[in-house]
Amino acid sequence: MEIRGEDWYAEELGAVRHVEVTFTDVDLSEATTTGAMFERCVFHNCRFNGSTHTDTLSQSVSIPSGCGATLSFYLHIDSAETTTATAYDKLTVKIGTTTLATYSNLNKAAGYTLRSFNVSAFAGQTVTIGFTGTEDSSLQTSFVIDDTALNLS
Ligand SMILES: [Ca+2]
Repeated sequence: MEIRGEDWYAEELGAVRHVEVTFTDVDLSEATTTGAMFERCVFHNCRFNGSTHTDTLSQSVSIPSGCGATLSFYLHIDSAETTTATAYDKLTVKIGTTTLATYSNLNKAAGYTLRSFNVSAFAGQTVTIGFTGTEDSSLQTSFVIDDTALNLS
């Protein structure tokens, strides 16, 4: 199933379960995703986040033991923040309880950057990969995530 080009701005998604859905060009900013579940979903060029709240997207994955595993995604950050000193808006990437990376308005840049992480240490486990965006009340920052993949070797 594919959801393409929709604007879910400020929608209350509720406890909806999305399984194997490809989201393309969907604006999820300001959407309330508490209770919503996304299983084996793919996000292409979607927008998360808005003002003064937290968005989390997460997915549980099982990494077979003995495998090497790499989590990768493309990230674009644009921001109306002008500070070069203070991280007002943040995106945290976690696997299980381990924080892999934190990005903020200070990382804003043109275009997409490939980010990848060796998560082989989690082989043999079922863990949740999560993206959490938090934003303060003024000046938006968009964290745009594309082509998220977990590759085993
Ligand atoms: Ca802000």
